Amino acid sequence: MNASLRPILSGGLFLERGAACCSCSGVTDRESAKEARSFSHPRSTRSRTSVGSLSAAGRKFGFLFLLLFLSVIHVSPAAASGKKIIFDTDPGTDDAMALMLALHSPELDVRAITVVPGNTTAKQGLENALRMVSLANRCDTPVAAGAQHPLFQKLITAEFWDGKNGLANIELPPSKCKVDARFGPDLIIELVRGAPHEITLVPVGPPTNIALALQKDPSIVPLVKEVILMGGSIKGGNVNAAAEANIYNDPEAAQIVFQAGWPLTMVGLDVGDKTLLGRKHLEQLARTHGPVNDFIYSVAKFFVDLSEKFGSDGTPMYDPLAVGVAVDANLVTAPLMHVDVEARGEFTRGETVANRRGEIERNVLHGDRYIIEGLDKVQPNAKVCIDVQADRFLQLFVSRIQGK
Ligand SMILES: [Ca+2]
Repeated sequence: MNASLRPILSGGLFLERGAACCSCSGVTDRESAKEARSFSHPRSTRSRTSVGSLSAAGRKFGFLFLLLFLSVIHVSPAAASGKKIIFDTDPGTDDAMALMLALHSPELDVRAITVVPGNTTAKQGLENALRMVSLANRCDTPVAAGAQHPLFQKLITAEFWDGKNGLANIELPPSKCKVDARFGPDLIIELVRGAPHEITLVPVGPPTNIALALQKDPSIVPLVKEVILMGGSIKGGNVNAAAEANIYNDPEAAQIVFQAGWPLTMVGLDVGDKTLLGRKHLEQLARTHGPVNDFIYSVAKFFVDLSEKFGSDGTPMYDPLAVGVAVDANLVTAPLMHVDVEARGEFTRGETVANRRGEIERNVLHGDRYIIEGLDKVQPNAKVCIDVQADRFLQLFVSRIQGK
């Protein structure tokens, strides 16, 4: 074992906490409106029952009706709020598109956004996340800083692809939302423990924060509903021949996350490459307007222009597809496989190595050689996306950004 793994495996957190400052502003327009809706009905119901001379039976019926009504509105926010997700992100242009898809999908309830360095520094990523949440008028969503760098290596940022600020050089207005003071991995633990079996983790950056949460509290594993991770590839990389960027940025964290023993879906580079957002989608987005619509149009145009310079018909929707899978798992074909993350290879560090056969040869040493004596099963640890209904996903994305 690599000696440098010791601080992590012994539970020691050697990453710095993000610069915590103000507390979350807490109440949002949406929450306020929800509360207002919830409380206005009982009051009006009560006033209706108090006016007029109801018989005893009528009052009893009214009281039972009120109890029933209160019980319905008590459960309705959770029932109506959709699948609870924690969006772990390194924003990031395709992170921006993924976040806005998540915030505009009624199937999802974004319980928190935790920021990790990757496409940008941790500081820039946090600022970007806050500005985007503010643009979407969703200050009710906690935004927390997390790790400041990968577990064991220097950070690699992607201004070359994402622009100087990570958001295609688009300057969003200053955020009116405040950062949540909690450390991202701690917030993940807190929310998972507070809603056992209900939280889906959607990491779309290097999975450093998820690994830190796991190391600090391994007991969250059976409490997490599932993990839908953007990262990896079983058909070559984009950083180099072998590795995809999120995993390449923190292979040790990725190996911890893949081996945790929870339901995990890998939305990799190779399947993301099949979801190209192109000119026709830009034209659709140009027909509607609004702060989020126009921002995403500009981000997408930046990327479509860039893709065309590299000879592609569109930009791959890597991070948004992970959110798409959270919305509708039927968008992808994802057979079970066992996936390991290569952390030591000279040419393959950061590669996700997937066993498609579900077995390995059992080689036994006899004297000066090994003899194959049979096959041993390997347990799958991930659903690996290998195909996607790309047109259906892209239309879902465009329509949700348009507010449809
Ligand atoms: Ca990302």
